[in-house]
Amino acid sequence: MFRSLKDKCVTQDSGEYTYELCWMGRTTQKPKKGGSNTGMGNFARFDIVSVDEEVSADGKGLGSGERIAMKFENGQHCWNGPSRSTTVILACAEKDEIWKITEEEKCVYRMDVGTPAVCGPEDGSDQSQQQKDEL
Ligand code: MAN
Repeated sequence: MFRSLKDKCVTQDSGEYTYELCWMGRTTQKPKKGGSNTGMGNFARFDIVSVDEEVSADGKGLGSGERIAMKFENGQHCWNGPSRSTTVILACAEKDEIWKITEEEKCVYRMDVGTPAVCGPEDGSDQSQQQKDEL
């Protein structure tokens, strides 16, 4: 599943920046008004995180429970802070899309991302559709 994502990137505008996620590669913050890009971390490992979030009517959102996450570490050093890092939390969706980007602490970023790569393989069911059906 993740093999198919290798070398692909997905971007999303948020605030003053365009954010880019290159699967198995790196996360990057690109200022819309110009200036140099900032590395937000290089892919380090997978992780499991517990989330409790909304799922909107169009199926976008992490929902509740355990989700696969990707940790990106050792990004550009943050002045008076750590090296930048990003936790990318995944949920099933029809296409690759960054739903939300937050800076949870200074230079510690989180991206909520939809991708078919984490949709249930057994029955081909769409996790977010199931969550909507339960409402
Ligand atoms: C830049 C961005 C911000 C970050 C600050 C830290 O402005 O990378 O996200 O908080 O640097 O100085």
